[in-house]
Amino acid sequence: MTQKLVTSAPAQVRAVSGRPETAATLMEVWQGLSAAVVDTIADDWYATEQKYSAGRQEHYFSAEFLMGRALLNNLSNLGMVDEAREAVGSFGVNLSDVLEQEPDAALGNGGLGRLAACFLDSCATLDLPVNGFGILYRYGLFKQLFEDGFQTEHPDPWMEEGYPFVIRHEEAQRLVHYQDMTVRAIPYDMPITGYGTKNVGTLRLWKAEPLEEFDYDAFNSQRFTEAIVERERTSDISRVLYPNDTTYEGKVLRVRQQYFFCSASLQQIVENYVSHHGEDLTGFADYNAIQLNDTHPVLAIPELMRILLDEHHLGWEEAWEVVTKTFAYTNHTVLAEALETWEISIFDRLFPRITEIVREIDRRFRMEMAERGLEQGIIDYMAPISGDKVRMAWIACYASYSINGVAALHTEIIKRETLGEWHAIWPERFNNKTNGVTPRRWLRQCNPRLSALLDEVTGSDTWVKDLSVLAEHTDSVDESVYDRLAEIKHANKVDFAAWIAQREGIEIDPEAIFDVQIKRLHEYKRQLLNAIYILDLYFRMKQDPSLQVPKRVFIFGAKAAPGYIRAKAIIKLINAIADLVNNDPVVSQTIKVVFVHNYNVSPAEHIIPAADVSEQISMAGKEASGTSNMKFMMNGALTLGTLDGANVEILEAVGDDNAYIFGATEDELPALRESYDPVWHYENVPGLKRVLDAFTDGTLDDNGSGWFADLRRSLLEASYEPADVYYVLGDFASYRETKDAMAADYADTRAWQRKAWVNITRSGRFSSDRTISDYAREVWKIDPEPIA
Ligand code: GPU
Repeated sequence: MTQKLVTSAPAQVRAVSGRPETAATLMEVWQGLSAAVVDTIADDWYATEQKYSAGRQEHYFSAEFLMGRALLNNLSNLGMVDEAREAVGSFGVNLSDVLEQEPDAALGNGGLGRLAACFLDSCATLDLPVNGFGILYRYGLFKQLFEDGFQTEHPDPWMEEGYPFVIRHEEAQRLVHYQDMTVRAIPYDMPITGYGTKNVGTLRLWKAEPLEEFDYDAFNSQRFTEAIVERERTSDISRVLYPNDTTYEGKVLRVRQQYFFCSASLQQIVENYVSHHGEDLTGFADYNAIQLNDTHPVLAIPELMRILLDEHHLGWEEAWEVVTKTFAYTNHTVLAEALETWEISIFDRLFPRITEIVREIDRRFRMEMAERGLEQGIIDYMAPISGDKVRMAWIACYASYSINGVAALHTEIIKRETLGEWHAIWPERFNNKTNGVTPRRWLRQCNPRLSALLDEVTGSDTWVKDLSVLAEHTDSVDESVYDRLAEIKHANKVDFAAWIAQREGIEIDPEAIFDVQIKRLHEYKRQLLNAIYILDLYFRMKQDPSLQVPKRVFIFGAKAAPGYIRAKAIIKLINAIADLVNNDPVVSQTIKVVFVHNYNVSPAEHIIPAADVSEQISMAGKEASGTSNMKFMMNGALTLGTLDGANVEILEAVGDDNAYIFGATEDELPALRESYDPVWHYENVPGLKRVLDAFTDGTLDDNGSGWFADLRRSLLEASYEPADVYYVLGDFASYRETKDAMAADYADTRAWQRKAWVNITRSGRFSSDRTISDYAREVWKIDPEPIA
């Protein structure tokens, strides 16, 4: 084994801290060790870039990459964990304390951004010529605190103290032009190591800087503030991540951000093409594919047209031919509020040439569809421009050679509904790519105890690169494995309880069932259904103190978009229920509620290995895929869920006996909704009235905000908007019955662990390696290119 870190880390720590390594702070040790790790991969990283840039490449364009922490991920991929432990141990510190210093790179909101991060990990591990392109946000997703149970948002200046995992490349800067300003785009590259390979991929994140650091004329002529203001206007572009998940805001700055990283990335990709393959751009798509992660990077379509037309002088047809062979589009939601539309006046103001190109795309689209004989009404609906709006999803569908959904059910729904008109014309463009998660971060690193067991049972660590091998061991194991599993889960729960006590100041009992719902707060995800269950259980226990209730801890983690009041009300409600339950001297002996504040990637790494129950309870048809469902499964938690998103495929993989499914299905819902009367459920489903009345009768305190009354009305009053849009009350009885039964089943430890083992060993198809191999083969047409 090489001992590179043992030799280089102390010097790096001294360089960072300016003191002997033994006197450095933990943060400085993190800095120094991280810099030492980047050093060890420098040559391989360069070699990988050189190799990839000469051949066919895939470029993953995404406004979000929710990377989380990098140090342990890299150490683990490179097989350097023990060495790092030794290196820092020699100057008296614990590796785990050092790792806890690292801020999360939270350059994403939720599932979509984390998916992009898992994909990069898989691409590197599979030696695939793929690089990511995005934005170096100075402020990642806001930090969440609770004040009186209300969410408050605070800035997340994640790289202010220095961040060794990005390398600034001044020499590779590009200019991005807007009508009212020109800015410099400076690339910062993050190395993406793979597991057990020398290849190192790249995530290129662009930072916006002013053309001139300072307007000296303005400065010298005493117009100091003017000089500053101009400078700030430029830096605004990459200042902050928009905190909306599955919704969009038609803000000028957001559209600037989108164009900014698309333009800079395309300039680089086109220049690279020219330098390797010459000036004839008609062959561009032979060497380049670009995956659009939702519609956020769709401006890349008209921007590539612009570059081909104006800078390389292709004719329109030639350029369009190139563009339509280059782009592939992934849709991540059926929610109407997420489909981006921009006022065309914004485009006019920011980049008139792009508007011209979009108008020409629109004109040709209308002609082409008229020739196909489509009705005018359908043409108007599908056209890139309708009225004063530009429809980004329609541009994506028109220009992309591949359109995919992210789980089987989701793909069927977009084919039938969301993108139905497009599917009718171009069915061959549509395909499904069920999401996956990386087993490196989400099993190997976050759950070392279970990893060791898997090494032992399978006889090696090949499962880390090929998770499907676990399936060979579903049935063929010694019964003692179930006892081992139970011990491992228990040990993880003990660790987690200590983490929670320290972080949230709440004592929880590792003997209890840990029932977890962690995801962005959204009405369709139905955290409210979970909250109603808990409040109902509380009342059931109060009413009948002799009721036998399995010991449980209900754990939540969720951020609400700052402008999404209803979601913030649900957070406040859960915190109010937690107060009620946790402060009841009797009830709190049996159940507790914990809301983990500031949920993020690294808290997830603590929570998931300790979970028994995975709550995946969205209204059927609304969750495109879900990805935490896969992480839980891999770590031996059982799914309590609706037939939605990838839950459907999880059920298929584990079988009916090994998951708990409830609620209305997507195909039942339309008929159910027709005659749906939530008030009937309120009056007739035992317990519901008591719970909903508690929202407003003084049992729970919303500090005079009126938010709980609004929540209650949203479920019951049709005049308000369609009452209970997400069928919370309709599914409640079925949810309660299934959840009660599931909790009762937990008592049979052996049977429970058998189910957990089936879940773990059948999780192979939910590895992002499987997803990425499918993209590589069917969409990107790329092959592995190992550098050694
Ligand atoms: N998703 Br659109 C996001 O996290 N953010 C978004 O803006 C949009 C979708 C999620 C889906 O809600 C989730 O079901 C899916 O698993 C994930 O994208 C990755 O595809």
